[in-house]
Amino acid sequence: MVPETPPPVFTLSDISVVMGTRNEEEAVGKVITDIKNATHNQAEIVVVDGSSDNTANIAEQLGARVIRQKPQGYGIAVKAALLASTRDIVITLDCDDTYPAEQIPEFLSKINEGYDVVSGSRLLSENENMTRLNLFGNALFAKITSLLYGVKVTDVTTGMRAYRRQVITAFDWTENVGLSAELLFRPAAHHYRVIEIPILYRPRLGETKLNPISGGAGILKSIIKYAIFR
Ligand SMILES: Nc1nc2c(ncn2[C@@H]2O[C@H](COP(=O)(O)OP(=O)(O)O)[C@@H](O)[C@H]2O)c(=O)[nH]1
Ligand SMILES: [Mg+2]
Repeated sequence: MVPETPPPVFTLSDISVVMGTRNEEEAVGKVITDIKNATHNQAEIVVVDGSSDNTANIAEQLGARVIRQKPQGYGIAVKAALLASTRDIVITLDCDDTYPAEQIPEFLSKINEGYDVVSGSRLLSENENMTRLNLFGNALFAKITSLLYGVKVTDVTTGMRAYRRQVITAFDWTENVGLSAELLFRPAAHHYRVIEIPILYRPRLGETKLNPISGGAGILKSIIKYAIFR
């Protein structure tokens, strides 16, 4: 009998952490330092920057690979960062200190258990740092996604996830404000193994770059579009 090949066990040096950054001068230093600490300085850090402040220079000084482009929205930046990254496991974060870089090893453990997408849910943990509007909207988007795509999820707009590279290269990503949702519902619809884990969500350093109303409408449009045309 041919023995089954064991699945590869990934380590911290197999991780790329990717972020879009727009005027995150206040947060970028702490966020990159937290990533470096959590990954024992082993991860590749890729930043796609559309800032008019000093964010890109700070990121570069701290060892991140920085790609500069004009600001075109969250999804355009994050897609470029995903495609520029080179390691087997890709982790997304916002560069605003809201997401817990210190939980990166937990994401890696779940990948090593065999999951393809590990999604950090802000609604599975005690969460006092989201506005009531965002909490309501996010709970609603998760319900709609669960109904339309036949998956059980609690947070589809989270910015913190880990993906096996095959998931990233399997699709041509199209959404901008809705990219975070698209990165969850398309793999789920194609039966990739998706799991949520609870994450902490801290107050933001600096100002939000997304408008909750127009952003929310864009996310809803993405969720419904792919449910019809997938
Ligand atoms: N490069 C780039 N990054 C962006 C753009 N818009 C938002 N971002 C970044 O995307 C991440 C998410 O945006 P954020 O303001 O935190 O959205 P929120 O979490 O919904 O409040 C942050 O790191 C932003 O700096 C953009 O147009 N270009
Ligand atoms: Mg944010």
